[in-house]
Order: sequence, then C-alpha cells, then structure tokens
Amino acid sequence: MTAINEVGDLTIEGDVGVLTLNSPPVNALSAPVRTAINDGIKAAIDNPAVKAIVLICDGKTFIAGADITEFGKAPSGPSLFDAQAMIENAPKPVIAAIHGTALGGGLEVALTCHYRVAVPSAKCGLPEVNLGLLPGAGGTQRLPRIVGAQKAVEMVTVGTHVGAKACKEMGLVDELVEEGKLREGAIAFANKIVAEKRPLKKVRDLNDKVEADRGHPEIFANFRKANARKFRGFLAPEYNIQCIEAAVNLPFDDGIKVEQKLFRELVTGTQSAAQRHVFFAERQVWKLPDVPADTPTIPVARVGVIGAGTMGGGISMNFLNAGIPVTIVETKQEALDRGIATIRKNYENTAKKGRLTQDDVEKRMALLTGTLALEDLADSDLVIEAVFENMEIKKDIFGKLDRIVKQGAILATNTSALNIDEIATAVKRPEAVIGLHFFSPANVMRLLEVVRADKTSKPVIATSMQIAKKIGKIAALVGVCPGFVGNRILAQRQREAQKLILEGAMPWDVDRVLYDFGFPMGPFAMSDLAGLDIGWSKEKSTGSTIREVLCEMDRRGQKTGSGFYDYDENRNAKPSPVVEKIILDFAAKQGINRRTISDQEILERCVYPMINEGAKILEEGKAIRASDIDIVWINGYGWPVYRGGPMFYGDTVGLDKVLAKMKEFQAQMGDDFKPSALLEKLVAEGKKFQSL
Ligand code: 3H9
Repeated sequence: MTAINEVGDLTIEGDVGVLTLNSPPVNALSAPVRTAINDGIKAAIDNPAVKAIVLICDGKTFIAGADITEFGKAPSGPSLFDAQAMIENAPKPVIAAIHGTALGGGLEVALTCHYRVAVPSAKCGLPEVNLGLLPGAGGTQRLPRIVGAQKAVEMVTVGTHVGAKACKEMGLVDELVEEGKLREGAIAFANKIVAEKRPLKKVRDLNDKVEADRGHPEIFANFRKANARKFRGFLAPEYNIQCIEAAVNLPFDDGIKVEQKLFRELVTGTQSAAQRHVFFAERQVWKLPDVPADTPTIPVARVGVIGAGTMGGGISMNFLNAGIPVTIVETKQEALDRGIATIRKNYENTAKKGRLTQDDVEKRMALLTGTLALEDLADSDLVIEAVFENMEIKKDIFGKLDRIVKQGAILATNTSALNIDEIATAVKRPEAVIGLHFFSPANVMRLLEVVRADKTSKPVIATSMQIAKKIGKIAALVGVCPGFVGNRILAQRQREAQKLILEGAMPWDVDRVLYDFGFPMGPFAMSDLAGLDIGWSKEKSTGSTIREVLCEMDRRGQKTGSGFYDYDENRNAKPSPVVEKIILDFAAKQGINRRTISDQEILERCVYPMINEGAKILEEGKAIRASDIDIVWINGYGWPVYRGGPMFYGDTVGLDKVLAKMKEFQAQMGDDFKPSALLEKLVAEGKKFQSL
C-alpha cells in the first residue's frame, strides 16, 4: 500500500490499482481529496503493473460532492477539473466503485471514470439545485449524454437521489455488485474489462442521446411550463435547464463553457449563499450546547394523544406513520369516532393517490386505539395534550395525567400560546413537562418547536429531539415566551399588515409584495384560507376590527366564498370592492389620512420588525442560534428558502440598513419599531447574526 497523502492510498491487487479515499464524514472534494485523486490516478497510470484502476471510498459513502465549506474561499491544490481530466484521459480503464451516495461533484467524478459499478443500496444524484447551484464539474454536459435531456432536466432540477437499480437501467451504472462486497466486485469487474479489452468509454464522446434530442425545444418548454409554480423565485432550476439545453445544442466543450459561466453566477450570488446557509442550519439545529449527544433518552414505545380534533389527529398520524402505537383520547364517543374516521380518510386519500398501499393503511390504523378514558394512557411513554387553548382545562388535564401516567414518561403540551411553566405547576414532576408545538396540518408540516420549560429535564429534551427526527420533523429547541419563536415573530408581521391597510394599502397590495418576496401567500390570503372566524364568536363580536366586521357579514374566508377577497367557484381570489369600502370607512372613522404606500415600505414594515423580534428572542436566550430562527420560519411559515430565513436575510440586507430603517420608523410611528439592544450592538461592532 502506498499512501498518496493523508486521505488517499493506492494498493496494487494483481493487475488492478485500487485508489481508496478516506476523508470523513462524506469524502467531500476538499483540496486533499482532489490531490489524492489527481496524484493517486497518476501514480497508478505510471505503475506498469497496473492495467486497470478502481476508485473507491472508505467510510459511509462515496464522494458526496464538492466541499461546500470551501465555496467563497481561495482555491488551493489541483482543481476538480484537473483531477477529472487525469481520470478521463488515463490510458487505462478507471472504474468508480460506488456505495452510499455519489452526489454532485462525486457523481461528476464518477462520470469521468470509464465505468461505474455500485452496490444495490447506493444512490446517485446531482442535488446542487438544492444549494442554489448547478453541477459545475461537467455534470450537466455528461448526464444527458447517458440519460437523455428529459431525465437529465428532471434529475438536475429536483436533485433526486436515484437508487442504483434505476441507475443501472438508465445506464448511469454499468454493473451492480453484491452488497457488502464492493471492493471485490469492483476488482473483478476491472479484471473483466481488461480481459475483454473493453474500450476506454468517455461519456463526453457519447453523442447519440443529445443528438436525438436536438431540434426538440418542446422538451424544455413543456418542462418549464409544468414546473413554473414549483420553481417560482428560484434562479438555480432555470440555470440548470439552460445547461442541459446547451448540452443538447452545443459541442461538449462549448457546453462546458456555458455551465462554467452559469455556475460562477450562482455560486457568487445571494440565493446560493442562502441555500447553503440553510443546508448547514438544518444540521446545526439538532445540536444543543447543554444537552450533549450522549444524554440518556427515554425509550418511546407507545404514545398517548389527548384530543382527536384536527391537531390531535394530525399529531397521531406522525407516530402511526413511524410504526409507533398511539392511544387517542376524547371526551365524547362521537368526537372520537369522527377523529378516527378523519385519520382513516386521510390515509385512504393518500392510498388513492398511489402513495400508500391499502395494506399500509390497515397496518397504520391497527396501531391506533381510541378511548374515552384518560386512564388508558397509564402505560404511555409520551403523552401529547392537544385540546382547546385554555389554561384551566390544560392544568386540569395535566393534574390528572400526573396521577395516571407511569413515572418516567414525558408529558407534553401542543399549546401554541400558553405558558408551559404554568402548565407544569399542575404536576408533581415538572421535569417531565415539555412543549411539542406541531404546525397545522400536523401530519404534513415539517416544523416542530420543542419548547423547553424552566424545569424540563435534559433526557426529556433529548428524547423529544430524537423522536422528532424519527417522525421526520425538523425540530428547533426554543424557550417559553408568548408565541414561542415562530408565532412571536409572526405577530410583528400581522400587526404591520393590519396597520398598513388602514394607512393606505389594500390587502392585495400587502399580499402581492409578500408573494413576490417569495412567500406562498400573503397574510390576508392566508387568513382567508385558515378562516377569519378562528377564535371569533357572534355573541362576543364587537365589530371593532375589520376582521370582526367581515365575520359579522359572513365573509369568513374561502369556505364561505368571501373574506378579505371574493372567491369564484374555483377558489380564485379577486380584490373585493366591498372590503375596500369597509377599509376606507374604518380609516375615516379613525381619522386616518390615507396615503400612497410604496411596495418597498410594505416589505420593510412587514419584514424588518420580524428581524428585530428575532434579535430580541436571541437576546433573551429563547432560541439557541439565529439560524434556528431561520429554520423555524422556513419550515413553519413558508419563508422562501432562497432568502435563507429572516435572520440570514437581515445579514444579506445589512444590519446597519435594517437598524437605520427601524429608527426612522420609530421616529415616525413609535415604539413598535424600537430596535433591540442586540441589533444595535451587532451594528456597532460591524457584525452579523451569522457571527454569533
Ligand atoms: C457540488 O458538488 C458542486 C459541484 O457540482 C461543482 C464543483 C465545482 N461538503 O447530512 P449529514 C457534512 S455541491 C461539506 O448529517 P447524512 C455535514 O455538514 C455539493 N460538508 O449526513 C455534516 O457535518 P456535521 C453537492 C458536508 O448521512 C456531515 O457532513 N452535494 C457535505 O444524513 C454529515 O452530513 C450535496 O449537495 C459537503 N458536500 O447524509 C450533498 N455534505 O456532522 C450534500 C455533508 O458537522 N450532502 N457534509 O454537521 C448530503 O446530502 C448529505 O450530507 C449526505 C449524507 C446524503 C451525503
């Protein structure tokens, strides 16, 4: 064995030189890895005993891509292109041996090899689009030469990880080898190539597929049209498509030039910076400074859910999906039956769409037990209360749980508003109490706010994070404060949206600005969707807000055909003259002199106070990191990923600009805009949230 450098070594096995890379955690293409490939392949070429070369990786995966942490830093060592050229131009066959994932630059390296073998569990893909990028090492030019333009655009714009069997069918992988025997299988394959004198197949020279697609621009036009909604606002999908178009229409080297130019534009732009930030933020959010990874956890074999309404039902489904039995409790048989029927109906609908078999539906339903007796939760390891938002009711339930549920179990509340420290006073074991704030629909939304109360124990926190991962959520640990992190920040935006429509804007102006910013919908369209009458009752209505007036007029949102907007039979929204008049009357009554409000002011008024509130949350220690707040807003409230979350967006705009605007608004409109001490401090020190 010859060590090439600290991450690569070359072993000669008969006629085959095996170059092994070992750079944990994912063999990303850092400078040492590129050096190992470049120098290792060269050493194998120069060694007369070697007739074929296998490129293989140690650890859990083949190369998972470029080293994302290197972007934006000065390059060192051989470039990826140098290393790829060394492989592709080798006078001896080079075979990539793939396990785990060959992603991005990893697959691009494999595509410069003359052959590829993989174990059945391996996956290949070009997921750069999810980092706001495109494959910048020839991937957009080589992939369509194997799979054709249609499959290539799908793969690069979605970033799917394709299983080895499908890769074999597409021709991306030449041979599957036995699971667990990659090294032996790859060496046997290499010997076979040599014995059969197979050619040095260069993907760059395969032109049949791209030539067949030439003169068919409809492939791209149809794809763009079909995905317009999904790609809205993102630069990378369109740039990826343009690269595949170049592969179809231009010679290889010219296609590479297009790829290079567009890659450079993306990698230096703010969208990719934001998406890379989110990639790391999604991994950071699980790391808790004072709850280390080796904190003991509580085995969760059975879950109890109190309340079979929309929330309780959705929460239960998460556990059933993960194979964990659930006992769901209601106070009345009718409500219990209705809740269970809704869960079944949801599953049946998924089955109708072909995403679940009938067998799966039955298996999940078999894990669900309904009961009217709280006593049936005695054996649960985790109980989640999801009843009406009322402190007295919740305290009463927790008091009962304290007497019923076995010691050591977790007692969680799904409250989105109430003080969990106070709920915890109802039990003799406050260390067992935690908030698990699911977002509606709870079986769909990825976000879970794990709310740590004053006395919550570390094992309870660690278990909650672990179980969140198991049910496929992304969990952020937050502290107790009104609205926790997500809704507390939302309140800022809602307040400004309401003020703006009295001061001069219309709901559709505010919604358009926020939609154009990248939200799936604006606050008024959102209210119409949710129903304006949530928390409203005819008896208690005072008619003192626009929302109340709309409810009194039976304009309760989409479900009644009108709310802030008028809706046609297909639920398309139209600005409403009736609402316009109500708003004008309201403003007149309050003596407000309406003025023209610019789109920029709408955006700054809605978004900057959110950033400022995020800073207050950090100051108070209610979120661990600025990037955790970004995770909450991206996964719970539709903040556009390509803007990286509110805190990252603040950094992108420049905190000095945000602060100056907040001060200007404060001078004009008062203390709703009072800058947080942390924002002031960061600006004074020339720092960003990311530096915290
Ligand atoms: C690219 O290739 C561009 C080229 O086309 C052009 C170049 C010119 N770099 O996810 P995990 C870290 S763009 C640096 O928890 P898993 C990650 O942060 C790249 N670090 O493990 C984490 O660190 P920590 C295209 C990376 O088993 C640790 O590895 N490739 C990279 O759940 C473990 O990660 C991609 O987009 C990286 N490329 O999943 C693939 N990747 O422990 C990105 C990971 O400190 N990666 N880390 O928190 C993935 O999708 C997953 O990591 C993978 C493993 C599926 C591989």
